[in-house]
Amino acid sequence: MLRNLTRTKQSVLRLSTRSLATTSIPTTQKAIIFDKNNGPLEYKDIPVPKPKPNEILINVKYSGVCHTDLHAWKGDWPLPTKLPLVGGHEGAGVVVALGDEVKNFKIGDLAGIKWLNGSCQSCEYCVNGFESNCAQADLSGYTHDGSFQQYATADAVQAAKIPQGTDLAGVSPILCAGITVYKALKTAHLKAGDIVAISGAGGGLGSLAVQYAKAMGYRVLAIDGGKEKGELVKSLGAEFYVDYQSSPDLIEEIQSKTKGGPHGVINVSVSDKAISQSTKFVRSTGSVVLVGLPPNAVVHSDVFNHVIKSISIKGSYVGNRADTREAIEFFTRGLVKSPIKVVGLSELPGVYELMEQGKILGRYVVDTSK
Ligand code: 8ID
Ligand code: ZN
Repeated sequence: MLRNLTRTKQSVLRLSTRSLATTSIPTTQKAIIFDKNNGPLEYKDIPVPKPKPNEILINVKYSGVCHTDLHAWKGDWPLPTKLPLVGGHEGAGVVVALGDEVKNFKIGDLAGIKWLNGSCQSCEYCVNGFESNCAQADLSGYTHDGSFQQYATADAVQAAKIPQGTDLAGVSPILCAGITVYKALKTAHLKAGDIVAISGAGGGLGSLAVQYAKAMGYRVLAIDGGKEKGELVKSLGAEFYVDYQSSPDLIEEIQSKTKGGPHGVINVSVSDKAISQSTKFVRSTGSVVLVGLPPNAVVHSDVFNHVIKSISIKGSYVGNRADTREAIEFFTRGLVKSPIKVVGLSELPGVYELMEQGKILGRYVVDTSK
């Protein structure tokens, strides 16, 4: 029904940026926007944003739907969102306008909207390549309107460079899920041949984590619930699958399959129970990496176990610009594929429902033209 709504008006806006003499940009566009957390997700016409001098304007073609977008809409994290808000932070599209200060993009380039839309570039964290930890971090689909709209702005320094010819629907989940799991795997400090457990392996982050882990030379034990998720992760290269919904003793099963526990664990589930369990089944001297962000979660690690097994627990938060470039290169080289299902932008509320119920296999991607 919503698909049949009339197309965006093509009235032309002339912005005062140097690039626009050659580009026609509509004044309004379709977006999914909400006024309050948990409030109605409205599919409607809103104005096309104007890029600031440091920004590019991207005509977003596709956007992945991350579980973080659901957290943002619900407002269940201890960090307020801007309101009203256009969510989305896995947007892939074409550069259609450049702010006056932009030097690193040109019209027609392919570019990506990432979670980190912009940062100060001069604090201790930014200069050391930890720009996601910048106190002034501006977040797409959270503090800055994101990619669930046809035109979105991004700081040119942080926007992802996507090579010409790249499949834009397929690359979109790499822009958060891919970068994040690639960085998390680096954070686990594993070596080729080590076993890494991916907890939440059948979801958006997990299905990419399985593939990055394989491409990086690790053996993968995947954990998720149900037969279909088991089939998916095995098709992506997992050597073992443990079903948390039916395993009689998850810790025992993992330790026996891996002969003593995995060397690292990447926690991408949205379950605090699963996170605490991972401190028990990880191998001695192994690393537990925290990525998934269940609301109000606390990780419980038995101190005796923690010390005697000499394990480490580390947080990992998206990735920096180098991680972005590298993660995209794994995709463009064909080493990881995005297990996606494409639906219209107007269908986003239904995607959130499926996600809430844990029924999504891989990633849903929205096509902003529908
Ligand atoms: O930078 C970061 N740290 C970062 C970046 C991006 C996303 C963190 N995240 C966070 C999201 O905000 C979210 O909290 O990572 C989490 C996972 O995001 P996602 O992959 O986009 O979610 P999903 O597609 O819903 O997948 C979650 C999977 O976890 C499984 C589900 O079945 C689903 O496949 N799962 C659950 I829920 N409970 C489980 C359990 N007990 C479980 N798998 C194993 N054991
Ligand atoms: Zn995300």
